[in-house]
Amino acid sequence: MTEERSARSLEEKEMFFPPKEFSSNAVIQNSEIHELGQDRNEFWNEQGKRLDWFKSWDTILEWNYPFAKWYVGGKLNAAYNCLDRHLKGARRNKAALIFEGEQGDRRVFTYQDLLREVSQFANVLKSLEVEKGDRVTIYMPMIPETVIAMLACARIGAAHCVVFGGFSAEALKDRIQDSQSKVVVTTDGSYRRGNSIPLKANVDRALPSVTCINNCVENVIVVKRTGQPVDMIEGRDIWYHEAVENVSIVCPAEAMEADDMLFILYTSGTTGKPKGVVHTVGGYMVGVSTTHEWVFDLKEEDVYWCTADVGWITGHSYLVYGPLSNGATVVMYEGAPDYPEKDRYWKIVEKYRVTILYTAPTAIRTFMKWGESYPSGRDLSSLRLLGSVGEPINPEAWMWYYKHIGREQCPIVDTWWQTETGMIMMTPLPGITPLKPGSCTIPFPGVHIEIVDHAGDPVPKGKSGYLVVREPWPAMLKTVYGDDKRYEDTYWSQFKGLYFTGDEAKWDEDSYFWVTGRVDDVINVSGHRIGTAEVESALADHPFVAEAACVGRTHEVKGQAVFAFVSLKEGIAVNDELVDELKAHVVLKIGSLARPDDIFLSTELPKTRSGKIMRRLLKDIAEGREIGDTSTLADVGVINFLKENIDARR
Ligand code: 6R9
Repeated sequence: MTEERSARSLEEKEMFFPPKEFSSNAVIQNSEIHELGQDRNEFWNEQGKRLDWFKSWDTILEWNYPFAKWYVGGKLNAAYNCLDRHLKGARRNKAALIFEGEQGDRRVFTYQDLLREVSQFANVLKSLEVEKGDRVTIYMPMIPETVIAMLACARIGAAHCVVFGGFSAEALKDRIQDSQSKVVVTTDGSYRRGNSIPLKANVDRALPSVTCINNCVENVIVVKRTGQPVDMIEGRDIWYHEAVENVSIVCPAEAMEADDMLFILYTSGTTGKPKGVVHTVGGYMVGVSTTHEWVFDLKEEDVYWCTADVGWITGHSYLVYGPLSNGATVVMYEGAPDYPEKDRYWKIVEKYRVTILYTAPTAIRTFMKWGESYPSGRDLSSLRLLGSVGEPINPEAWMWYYKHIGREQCPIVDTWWQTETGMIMMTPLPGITPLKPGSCTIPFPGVHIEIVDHAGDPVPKGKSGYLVVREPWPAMLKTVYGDDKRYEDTYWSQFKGLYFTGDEAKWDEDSYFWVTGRVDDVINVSGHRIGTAEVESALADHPFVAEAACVGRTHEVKGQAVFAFVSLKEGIAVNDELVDELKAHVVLKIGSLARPDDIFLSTELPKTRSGKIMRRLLKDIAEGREIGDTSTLADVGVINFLKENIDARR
């Protein structure tokens, strides 16, 4: 690579090959592996054997469109596969989890340690009468107890519903309500850039408004993390450290049907409230275990660090279930990348000799902005593979990552997947797939992805269209919690017989995929999915707001940012304080991740004659580009007014 080769000049044809040494030692060296995956059932049947089953499956797949059952008749336990089976061999005393706290504290758990802690906490849950099939909400920061609580649920067959610690009390309430969780596990607070954020107080605020249908939230278990004062409600709230004291360290793992629920994870979609995406034990575990080993080229001695929060699917699949089922050593970091200094990540890589790093484009763009002096001041020579996930990675960021973090020695795996897919679906296999910056390359073996037009017909190479999955895959969601119809309508109704991802993508001459982004009403802010409908309803909840419409606009670091157009009720004057108040209102209703970067207040929003808000035109305005076709508008004056005023502010 020469200095002058600017990232912008990269063309689709330009390929990057792994160093020879990398490919000749890679886990996957057989370039025919993708062909082997063509026989989907045979392929996944073979991969199923990588797990320990209490009872083997009878049928690999029952496909009752659009409901799939994988590994039918098989029985297993996810926590057993992540812990117990490693104790039989040399991994017994291997580090499973290396935890680094934001304040610099460190805790290391061997596989044996982790099994002990998980079994103990599983017994605590049992003593609170949490049973197989019950739900447990986990509202926690990035600390070991979060992983322990997840695996403890898995061990006894309860489904965990992890709610990202950045969500507000109100968002938490919705999720507890929908899942009807029996227990909530939380902490007193969480550290962020040296401050502490009150999580328990949010739980206290959320719970009184939860409507229980039956036995919901009987107990709240509180981990002491920051030591900040909390109110403990007698008979309901229990300290974690007191609860585990003197509890047996033996707890048998429940034999689960392959199709039993492992967890629910809420995610944003086009309409209404977030959906509870349901994942099952068997297919999910086979999917994440296989992809984790092959995509990250996992070797016994690797030190693997995934920076995603456990509150998102990446944390579930590639911080917990994938790596632990493979017996990996996982680094978990609690805090912010710039605390106390902007080189914290690189210090962690140096300190633990991290070999595999999996992070997000938004983080990479932030590091780019901070400048290369931060990574160059640290020894990153242990790194041998880099990963990216969450949103399209622009070639500039790819090149920077490749050069300044990977020293031009590390392949980058750009992995495309979703909460719903459970596992990585498109990715390079680093030993065999030549890379193109900005492309997630090709589907994983045994996964059948296509790009189709409006009619659902495949588009030719060189063209863009809708990204769909043609055939079921093992880690696919089972349903939307409690709402099979919504599952069907959301994912299977646009194109007959195909799963619709909500993404748009292009296919190039080499059959490489280039995902460009969402085509539905989901905004991807820093790799987090935010539904425009959710932000709109948060805004409309404010007493001064008549109507709100949100769109995503391009943002150089976050990828996209929320731009909200708000019309006020009669008699309410437009003023700057109100803009701040509305932003704060969104934070209160959803959490700071959904805070709009821009809010424009006006008396009216552009509508069609039939009264529909024309978001397409609002998007043009937010992006600062020419306005598209306005012929169906009821009043062109409104859009012209918005454009003039917003352009004048730039
Ligand atoms: C894993 C995760 C899913 C959406 C997805 C797409 C975007 C994720 C991507 C990517 C381009 C990649 N996305 N990875 N776009 N290239 N490598 O992020 O799940 O939070 O459900 O988001 O993220 O738009 O549809 P989730």
